[in-house]
Amino acid sequence: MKTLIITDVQHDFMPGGALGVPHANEIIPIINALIPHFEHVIATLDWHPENHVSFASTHGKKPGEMFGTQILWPDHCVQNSHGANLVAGLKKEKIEAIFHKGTDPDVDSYSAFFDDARHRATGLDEYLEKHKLRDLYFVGLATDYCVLYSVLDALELGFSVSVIRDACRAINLHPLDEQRALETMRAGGAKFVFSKDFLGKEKSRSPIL
Ligand code: VGL
Ligand code: ZN
Repeated sequence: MKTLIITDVQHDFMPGGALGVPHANEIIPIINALIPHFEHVIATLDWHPENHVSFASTHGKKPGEMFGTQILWPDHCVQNSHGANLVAGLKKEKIEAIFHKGTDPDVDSYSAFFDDARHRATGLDEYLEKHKLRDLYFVGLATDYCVLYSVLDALELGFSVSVIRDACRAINLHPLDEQRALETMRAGGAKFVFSKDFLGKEKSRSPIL
C-alpha cells in the first residue's frame, strides 16, 4: 500500500527558522494536496535534546564548522520547543504515526530509520514491517540530509522507494548538494515522481523543477 513519509516538516526548517531551508514553505500546499492520495501517512520529527552533538553551540563553534565528521548546525528542533512542531499549515488529521530522530545527545541521525552510528532504530522499520507497508513515497526536508539518508536506508531495507521531487527542498550548503543527493538516491534504486503524477488535472501549486 502506498505510504507517504513526511520528513521533518517542522517550523525550524521553514525560511526564517533556526535552520531555514530555502523555499521549504512551498512544499506545504503540495504535501497537503498529496495526502488524500495515500492509504497511509507517516511523519518524522528531528527531535534533539538541548546540547545535542550536532549543535555548534554545544562545542563553542560556529554553524558550518565541523566536529570530527559531524557538520555543526545552529540549535534546531529542540524537543518540545515550538520550532520542533510540525508546521501549522500542514494537514495532520491523516498522520497515523510519528517517529522521532536525533534523540541521542551524542549521535546525530539524518535517517528516519537509524541513528548515524546505527545503534538505535527509531521504530519506523518495525512499524512498516508490522503493517506490511512496502511502497514508500518520500516528501519533506531536507533533500540533501534527512530525505537522502532515509531513502538510502529504505532502499537497503528492501522497500520500494519513490521521491516526490517537487515536494522536497534542499539546504544546499554547497550549491551541488541537491543534485548529488538526487544522483545518489537514483543510483541506489529510488524512483523520482512529481506531485502532478498523483494530482492529475487537480490544481497543483508545484513549481516546475
Ligand atoms: C536535518 C540538518 C540537521 C534534516 C536535520 O532533517 O534534513 N538536516 N538536522
Ligand atoms: Zn537535526
